[in-house]
Amino acid sequence: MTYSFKNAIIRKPNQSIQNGLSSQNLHPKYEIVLEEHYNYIKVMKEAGLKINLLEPLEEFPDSIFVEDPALTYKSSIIILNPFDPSRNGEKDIIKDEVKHLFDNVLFVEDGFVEGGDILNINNHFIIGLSDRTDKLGAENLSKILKKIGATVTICKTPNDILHFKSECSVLNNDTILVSNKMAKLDYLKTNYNLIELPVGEEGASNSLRINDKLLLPDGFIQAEEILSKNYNIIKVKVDEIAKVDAGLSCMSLRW
Ligand code: CIR
Repeated sequence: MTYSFKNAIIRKPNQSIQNGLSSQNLHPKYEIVLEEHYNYIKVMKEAGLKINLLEPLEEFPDSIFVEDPALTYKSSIIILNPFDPSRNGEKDIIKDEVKHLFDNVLFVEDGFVEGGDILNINNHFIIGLSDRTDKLGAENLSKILKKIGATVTICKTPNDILHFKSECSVLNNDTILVSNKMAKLDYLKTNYNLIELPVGEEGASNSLRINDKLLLPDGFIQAEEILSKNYNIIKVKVDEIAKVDAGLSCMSLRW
């Protein structure tokens, strides 16, 4: 099952997070990020995960977003190739930090691809082309995933969304939580049950299903109302982290 996990890799926050990439030119406060992150770890433990905690990397402002430089699949880790020059070097560091946790370490050598653009639903990977993930990167990743037994579809992330998963997330093996913009994607409409959130609640569409829990960003009243009927929700505050265009999924690698 896509959402059945035992382990997570999480990186402790760095003070330089205040200079992370931000579409709105915002600067999160380190102390508040620390609080949100501390709570995130607590909630991930409550959801049943064993946490592998990595040390902070001051020289990489966005490095707590460990989902972007790597992808896990069964007992493999695939080292990706982040597009932004300020983030590209994260891949070499995380490779050395986590390789002992996996049987197989694989690499996307050519083209760019970031983990935020990859949705794994029931062992089918949807890769969204975006400003961060190009065709070459998506195709090379797709070859690697197929070799290790997965299936893949390459899609397009809507233009003004940073990553494919910024506005969608897995709820169960055939259901995806989507923002209004993501709900318009033909591939998703045709192949999955979509739970569409109202305009204004896009932030809640980056939620995180882990085992029997659904971690939902705090502050989205309608999303909570819609989802609490069928899911065991834990609300998680990520307002400060959201200042650098990030949310729940990007702060961990799960497997
Ligand atoms: C970036 O622009 O790369 C970071 N500020 C945010 C990364 C968010 N990652 C994700 O959603 N997977």
